[in-house]
Amino acid sequence: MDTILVTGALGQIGSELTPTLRNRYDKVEVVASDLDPDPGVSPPYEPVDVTDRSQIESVVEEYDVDTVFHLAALLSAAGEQNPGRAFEVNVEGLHNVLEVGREYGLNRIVVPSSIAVYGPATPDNPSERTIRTPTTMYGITKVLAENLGTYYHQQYDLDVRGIRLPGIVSHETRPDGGTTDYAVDAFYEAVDEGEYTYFVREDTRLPMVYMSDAIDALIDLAGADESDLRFQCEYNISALSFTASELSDRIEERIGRFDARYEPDERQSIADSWPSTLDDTAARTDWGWSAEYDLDRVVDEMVQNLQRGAE
Ligand code: NAD
Ligand code: AKB
Repeated sequence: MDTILVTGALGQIGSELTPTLRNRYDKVEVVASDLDPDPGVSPPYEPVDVTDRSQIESVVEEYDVDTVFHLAALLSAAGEQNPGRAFEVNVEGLHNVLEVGREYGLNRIVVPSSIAVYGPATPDNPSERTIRTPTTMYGITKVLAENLGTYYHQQYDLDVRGIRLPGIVSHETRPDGGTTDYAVDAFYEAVDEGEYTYFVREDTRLPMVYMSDAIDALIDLAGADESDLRFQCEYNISALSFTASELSDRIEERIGRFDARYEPDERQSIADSWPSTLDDTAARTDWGWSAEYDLDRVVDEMVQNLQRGAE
């Protein structure tokens, strides 16, 4: 890797992945990109709308990019509000990146997938090839994205890789537009206000992962030996699985008083359509995945960092 392009770099993952890549690989140039023409972040930064192929091409050409971490997307709740735009960004945007990858002979494209590829017909603790019949536009775009990545690998020998991420818990950039956002919002509101109204029921259990584990997973998969990989874009990773009320109890134990209420909205049906745990045997076997953070450690770090930020 000499030059990495990160698309969607201003989002929840990109805002932490970009500096991590820059710190870990000091000889590699990491170009951040997103829609905002002038976000005031550390350079190099270029505005790139992934639905416009020519914008991707000009950055790839200008910086001689050889690797892309493609993060630009609309998440599940935002996708239900604007399914057409979700399709354009998540499918056509990826298609543009893959076409540029083919045209310019890029070495590697890393594309996160999601637990959203699964649907109500999926049994709990699914493995990679367990039935994927999602009921959200986001999930449908993610199944297409996985299949597109595999197709470009088979047809054009383009090295496309990806992980099905669970909900990510983090304290740098507050998530927006997702269903698992409640697992982050609860911390922010607990620290700021001592109370939070979840938009899901208290018994809602979903798989989650702490940001630093998710970033390690993306970087480790990107660096794995191709001959060790059984899948291109479909690797499950598993780390945490807790209900909303279990999270509230842990937060309350940590901060003293936390008034949690539960008023499910339309995101409940999205949450109900996803599995609560994933079988990640393949990622463990093929490229050595394992999570460092359990729920106690996550709660400690989240509360500590948010309290420090609030001072
Ligand atoms: P995010 O919504 O926080 O960030 C996405 C970024 O994409 C935003 O900064 C947005 O401005 C940008 N974007 C939107 N449309 C664009 C376009 N047309 N061109 C360029 N940029 C555009 O999302 P995230 O949480 O950082 O997710 C990154 C990737 O990881 C996505 O593929 C997402 O599906 C996947 N993922 C995230 C989670 C999670 O919990 N955060 C879980 C599973 C999978
Ligand atoms: C969402 O809730 O949409 C994302 C995801 C699990 O893909 N966080």
